[in-house]
Amino acid sequence: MGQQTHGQQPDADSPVVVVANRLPVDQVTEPDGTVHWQRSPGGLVTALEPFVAGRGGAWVGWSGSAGAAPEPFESGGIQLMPVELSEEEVDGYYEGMSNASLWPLYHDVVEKPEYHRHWWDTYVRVNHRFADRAAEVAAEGAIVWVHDYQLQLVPALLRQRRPDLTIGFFLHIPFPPYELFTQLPWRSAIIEGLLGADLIGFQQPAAASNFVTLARRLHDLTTKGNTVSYDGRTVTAKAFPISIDARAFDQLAASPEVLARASAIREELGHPDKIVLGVDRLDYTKGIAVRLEAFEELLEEGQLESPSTVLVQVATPSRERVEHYVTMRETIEQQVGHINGIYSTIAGSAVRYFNQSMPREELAALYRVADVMLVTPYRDGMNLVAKEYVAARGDLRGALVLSEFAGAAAELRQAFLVNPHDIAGVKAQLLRALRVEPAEAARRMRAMRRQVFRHDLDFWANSFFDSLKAQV
Ligand code: GDG
Repeated sequence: MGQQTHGQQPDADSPVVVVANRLPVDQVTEPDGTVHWQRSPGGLVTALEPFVAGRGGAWVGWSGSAGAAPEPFESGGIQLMPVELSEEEVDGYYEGMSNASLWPLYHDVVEKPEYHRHWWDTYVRVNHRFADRAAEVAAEGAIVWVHDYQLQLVPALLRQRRPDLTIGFFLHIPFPPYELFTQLPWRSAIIEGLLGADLIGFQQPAAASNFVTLARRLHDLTTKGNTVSYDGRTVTAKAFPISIDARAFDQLAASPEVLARASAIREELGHPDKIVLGVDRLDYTKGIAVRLEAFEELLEEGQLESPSTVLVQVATPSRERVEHYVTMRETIEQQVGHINGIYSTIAGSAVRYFNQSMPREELAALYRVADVMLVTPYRDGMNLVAKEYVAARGDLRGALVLSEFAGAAAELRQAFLVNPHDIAGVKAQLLRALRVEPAEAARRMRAMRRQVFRHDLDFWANSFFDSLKAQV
């Protein structure tokens, strides 16, 4: 790992097992048909690797393909334990219960969650399987770190099998208040599942306190501050806001190749005065329609002009078999088509829309060339795109428009904050961001960069491990 910014090096004598929906590798098929595994892109794997690699560490997860799982294998000093999922389990556990029930419920029901008993049954079965694999692979007294909403039953199932383990859990998405959470027909099972952990990490303090309230009101448990007494143990619920490898992103965005690509992008877009950028997984929580609407109204009112101002929207394909995602994609594509039909010129379109995944270098170049970054989720656990934009702007230029409902807003206070439900407010803040004086832009960016560099991904991983070790 890069520099340790907090705490100590991982404890040499406690092996670590990570349990996550996905393994940290992707299967790659070469043109000649040979198949091999490649480490997944993304900071989380890099941040956790030093805690797991060597020392008998392991990672339990799904390979991403339905059907028989590959045999356990080693990659980068980590023992990988693939968990098998059948087609029917991918439908019920992953696309159903995880992404069509829990995901919308935990994001303030921005879409209506669907609850089906057969999805739940599959979720339970698959959580048992993950717990079995983790119990098999974890050494005596190991630390196990379970991740995210797909695996909320694993902490308790694992504790039943292996009371010797220290168990941590981290939820990457928001955790809803009592009034929403209690919709869930299986609410008690989820709370009991999580209570199997010694430490439950959330993105925000409010999410941690939602959990403690639920444990008290729903289960009549004794709570004190951010702790719950349960089964003779003390379970702590606490916020650990996730971050990015800021130094690596800064270096990438300042590399000669990326800077050259950033200039080329401006040229290829026809040298617009202003480039506005959105980068999101194509997900209904991300508020992509809001920014299109704000942009369209500003064009209509003549407050912005096309093609001198252009909106580039990268909407990476995601969960394409879940119904809400199919309809949302159609809506957004209609909206883009409508705006472009009216405001594009022969020289270029008003909105450049990409429903494709871009290489990291291309994203870095886009961040570097964007005058305004628009991040407008209705609800988001953190939102790493906002932090990546800040890390990419070592030139202290550019302005960030950020939703108050993204976890990142608690840290990036110098962004142009918006309520994504208030279109007039989004329009006003977008105009302010487009017109900000360079000195003010630099002042805001400098403050946000300080925050992101001091609280980077290493800081996050170290804080969590330090708290987990202090717990036992
Ligand atoms: C969940 C929570 C929380 C996007 N398009 C491309 C691409 N990306 C990368 C971004 C960023 C990541 O994907 C997206 O992270 P976010 O945090 O914005 O959002 P979620 O995927 O919803 O993540 C979220 C996060 O977990 C971590 O805890 O922050 O709140 O919802 O890194 O750069 N990367 C590449 N090509 C793309 O086209 N290479």
